[in-house]
Amino acid sequence: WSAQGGDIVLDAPLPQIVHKDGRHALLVDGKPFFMLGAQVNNSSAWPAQMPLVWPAIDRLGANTLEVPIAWEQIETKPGTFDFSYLDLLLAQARTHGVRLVLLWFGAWKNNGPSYTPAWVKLDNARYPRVVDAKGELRDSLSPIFPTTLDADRTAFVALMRHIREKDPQHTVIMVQIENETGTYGSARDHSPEANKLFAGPVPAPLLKARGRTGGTWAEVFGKEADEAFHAWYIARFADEVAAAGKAELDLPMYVNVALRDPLKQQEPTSYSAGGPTDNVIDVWKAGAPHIDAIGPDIYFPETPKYHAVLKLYDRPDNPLFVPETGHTFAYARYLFDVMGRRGIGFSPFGVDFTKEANDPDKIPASAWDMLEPFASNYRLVAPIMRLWARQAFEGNVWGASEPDDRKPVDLDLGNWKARVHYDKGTFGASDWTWMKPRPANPQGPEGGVLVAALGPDEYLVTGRMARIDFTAPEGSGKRAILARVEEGRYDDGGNWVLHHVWNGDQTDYGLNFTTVPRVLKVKLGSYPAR
Ligand code: N0T
Repeated sequence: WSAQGGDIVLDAPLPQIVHKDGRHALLVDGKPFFMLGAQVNNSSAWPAQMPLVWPAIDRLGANTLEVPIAWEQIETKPGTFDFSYLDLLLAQARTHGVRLVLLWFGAWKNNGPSYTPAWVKLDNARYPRVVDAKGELRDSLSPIFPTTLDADRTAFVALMRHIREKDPQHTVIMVQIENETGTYGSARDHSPEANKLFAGPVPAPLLKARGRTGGTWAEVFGKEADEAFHAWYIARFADEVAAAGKAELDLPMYVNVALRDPLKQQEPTSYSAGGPTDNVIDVWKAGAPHIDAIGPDIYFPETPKYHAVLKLYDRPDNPLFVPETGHTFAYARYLFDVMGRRGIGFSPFGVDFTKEANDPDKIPASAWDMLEPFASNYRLVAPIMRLWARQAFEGNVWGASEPDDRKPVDLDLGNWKARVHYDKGTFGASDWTWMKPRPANPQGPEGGVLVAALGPDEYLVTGRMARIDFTAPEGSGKRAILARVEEGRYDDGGNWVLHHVWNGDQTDYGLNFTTVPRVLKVKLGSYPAR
């Protein structure tokens, strides 16, 4: 057995997402798993590109790779399927010891049908596009036509059947349905067929979710009616595709989101309307019960926005999963927040050496350098990933990244409190910097901490460019002390192996983490205040 999935277990248990007290876990090989992910660029899923993909994934130390499976690539002619790329991908993923998340680029890819086969995207009569309020067509398929659903679902079922036949060891752990669904430039389809549905009653499951007994879209949703209507039909479409796929192989399935701004109001015509944006999560939950998670694609580097998005998608009815995030320096530290919120995975987008860049202005000169901030965090977390995922499912974990303003962050650990500083030096660093603020990294904030409770007064603590201090709760009459601090590691059997004990200068000024990966087991104690 290996956390990286390197050893093959035939007839391994199916990956699944389980729930307990409003918390969630992704089980891989029967045990909680955190995806230290990476997603390749959109045009990298071709055999000739793979030599440019694997060195980046190996370098990053990802345990999960997200790769598109394009409808146009597997079904060039209706009913004729070609899975040669997928077969190659499965074999190579096993060799490299990573699990796969496959991305079904079907009827929607960033709102449009670009990844549908030519026989779909060139036949608007049979596979109609959305008509906007002015009567003009948008390059986005309408979700209401059975021809479109049938065609997409048929191809997806063939894909899932192939995975069932060729992947008994479950190298594939999860599948994304479509990609960033919704429509840019129109809140819904205004075709005559859609208008007829729109004038009719809101479907029963959605009424129930809204606590209503009847009504039209306009009556129930007011000025949000167009978007709610579009969201419902796209959710139903995605759900039908997922349900049919699960009948072949019951893998966890999720959808990703082209977000709207989490902190200000936006017109639905200014984002991918009808996709699972924060304002219509409930519509999606009612319409798509076979979708296990709704995962935000986070391309906002600012702390307030990033945190707002995490909060919106971390719900008792939704496992937190960030299937895409930016690959520039600022994003690397948000891994600490996703883990602290007991998320199931995190994945920078555009990880390969194909020299594509989704943020060409900001990509550093060397893609190698680009990976390092993510890679060093993955090196820190990978050895404790299984333990962390298990503790997260029990609810006993905390994590926080360095905010843009570098202000301290307080963690409430129950029995104890912790304060995390991101601007303090370590003892013995040049010029006694533990007394003075540590200058900010010119590349931007990078710090973070992770804390997992192992027992009432015992914690696993790790981090990067951060200082953590523990205190007793106010009014407890106690002063906290570090009873014992051990640096070490867990062996393959999950047993703690002590390397050495921290004391003196290593503990008198808080527990300081640098860029060196260190894992601590901290035992807290106290003495009476008086
Ligand atoms: C993401 C990625 C890829 C006015 C961007 C983000 C990926 C897709 N889309 O590199 O295309 O396949 O899921 C869309 C962000 C739109 C911003 C519009 C700003």
